[in-house]
Amino acid sequence: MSDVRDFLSLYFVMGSVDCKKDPLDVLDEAIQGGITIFQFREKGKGALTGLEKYRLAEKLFERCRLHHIPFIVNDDVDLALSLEADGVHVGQEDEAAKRVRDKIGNKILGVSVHNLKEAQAALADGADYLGLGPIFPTKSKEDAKAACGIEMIQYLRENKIDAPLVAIGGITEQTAADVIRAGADGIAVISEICHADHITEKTKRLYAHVIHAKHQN
Ligand code: TZP
Ligand code: MG
Repeated sequence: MSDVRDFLSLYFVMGSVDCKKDPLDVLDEAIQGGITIFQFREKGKGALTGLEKYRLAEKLFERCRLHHIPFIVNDDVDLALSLEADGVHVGQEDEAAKRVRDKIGNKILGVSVHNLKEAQAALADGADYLGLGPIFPTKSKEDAKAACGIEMIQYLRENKIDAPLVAIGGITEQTAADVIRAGADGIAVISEICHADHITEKTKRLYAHVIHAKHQN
């Protein structure tokens, strides 16, 4: 597989709880708009579990595979392994990154971090990319920490964190370019895409902002 960094430009994160309509339609429209990687994050109140979760993941994965979009599973190594997904993403409170790395071999491993210390530890544990956030306040994560601002992206870059890094949390069309200019390789979004009236058009605009800002870097 090519460098993970190449896939991070527009990282769409979603689970059934985030969707106002069929998650398959949401994903299809986002794919048409140009997302570059997808994370299945089935979390929060009303989230599917067990076989229902598996069945949804299977369908979403199939869509991604058809369009060559890497499919990452949030915090569920067993699900990722049984689907033969492309990777796993874990947070600080989830299964330890080092253990996940041992279990998934050379699949993609993403780790959520909030500061320099966590970023250094995640990379030492074998993370392929970092998810930094929340950058701005978010309504999509119940236990979200305080927003760190785009300054934290710059701070990590100034402190030798050169690894692939995607920023997450409250990122919108209006702020996407600022996040990239601060040093992120991409933006990860839930609500900006899931709650858009016209998902494909919204996704296209987000992608354009990211690519334009990258060319300025
Ligand atoms: N991790 C940090 S913020 C966040 C996650 C999963 C939620 C991002 O959702 P939104 O709607 O793009 O703010
Ligand atoms: Mg978590």
